[in-house]
Amino acid sequence: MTTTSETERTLVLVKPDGVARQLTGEVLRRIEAKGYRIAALELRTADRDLLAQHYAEHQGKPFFEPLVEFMLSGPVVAAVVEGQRVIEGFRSLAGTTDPTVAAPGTIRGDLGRDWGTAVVQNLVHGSDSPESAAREIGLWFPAL
Ligand code: IDP
Repeated sequence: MTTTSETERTLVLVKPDGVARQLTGEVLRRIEAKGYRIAALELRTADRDLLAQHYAEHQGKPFFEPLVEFMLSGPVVAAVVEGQRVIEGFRSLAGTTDPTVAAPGTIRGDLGRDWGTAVVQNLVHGSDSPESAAREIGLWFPAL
């Protein structure tokens, strides 16, 4: 464990499945209850260009197109969340990618499951490194 006093920021998305299932409040509640601060928050419909940049590392993978289509299927809630070690902290709150086996107690583990779709619908996104967080916050909140 590497502790640090430096405040970090991460990009959190409540994906279209989370918004459609009216779980935005539940996700934000868990973030705030953990002690993180919501520094920016917006309900918005993404466009293909933004998503292609956001998911650039997955271009060429079989689930890339279904992933983009899914993310275009409805509004998302984008948030910048702040706190010490929030990048790993939020990923711990979210749970592992596959909601069927994500640990109970996590957002994905408690609230998600496999719905038989081409792309894994797992309610939330959280940046996976300081570099990704800076890049993703720049894409979603260019004014910050
Ligand atoms: P993460 O969101 O847990 O960081 P990533 O590997 O960055 O996971 O993948 C981005 C998103 O793409 C996942 O959250 C999930 O929605 C979807 N995804 C990832 N791997 C697969 C797969 O093997 N099949 C279908 N969808 C996937």
